[in-house]
Amino acid sequence: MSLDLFDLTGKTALITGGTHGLGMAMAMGIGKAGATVVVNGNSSQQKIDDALAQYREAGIDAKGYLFDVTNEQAVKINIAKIEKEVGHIDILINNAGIIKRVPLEEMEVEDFEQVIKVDLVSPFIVSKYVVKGMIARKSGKIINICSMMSELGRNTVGAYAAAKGGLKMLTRNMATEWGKHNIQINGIGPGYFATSQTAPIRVEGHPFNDFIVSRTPAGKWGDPDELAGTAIFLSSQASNFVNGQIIYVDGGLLATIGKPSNEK
Ligand code: GCO
Repeated sequence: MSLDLFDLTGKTALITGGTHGLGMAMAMGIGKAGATVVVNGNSSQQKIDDALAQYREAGIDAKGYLFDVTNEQAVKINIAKIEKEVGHIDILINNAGIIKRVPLEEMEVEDFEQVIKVDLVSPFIVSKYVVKGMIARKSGKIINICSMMSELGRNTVGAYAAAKGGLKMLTRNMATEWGKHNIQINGIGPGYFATSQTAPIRVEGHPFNDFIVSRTPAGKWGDPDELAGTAIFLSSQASNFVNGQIIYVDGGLLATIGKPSNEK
């Protein structure tokens, strides 16, 4: 059994929201495994250019495209542009996402809808336009970035949990409908990682920081680089008979009820 199973040379991967955080960490790993990396961002060309400079420093000649993944017309135009300018998309990682931490009873309806739109509807929109080529070629990999909130609720993240729970089931339905075309669609559920998205709740001494460290058997926040291996696996031929699965990379968090504060 050779390690060629994990070689992504000759493949093109699109990572939405790949300009920072977990998306960038996964894209770096996939690039180092040989894939051509294409990242999307929706905030500014400057942010994309800054990210491309970081990829170049890591020896990865990534390409960047600025478009809003919730806008179907923009997705349609830019997927066609990427496939014309870079090549057909073999691997799609639906990573772009937002979170709004507000108690449900205080949350504005439009804020709830915005979280659903970005975290659940946009993976559907982007996949809809990428899968057309994958079906034609009878080959492809789609990875949806789920969450602990695909399985668990938590105070103040109700919209995000609804979206990520839905994304778990959308992943299973994509596998149901597209598996016959030799397309594998799986999810990655990151535990609690040290990123800008978790920075507000990760401050030393913050009750939530201490809670997560004690609640996670590994006893720490994840390092974004610890996510790359699972992304490479699900992007490679090593996972050709894995479909509709969510792989939780969480330091053991979902495996345990936790422990009393007086237990080590
Ligand atoms: C939160 C965190 C989580 C993590 C991640 C866990 O507020 O609870 O931001 O949502 O980001 O999604 O899997």
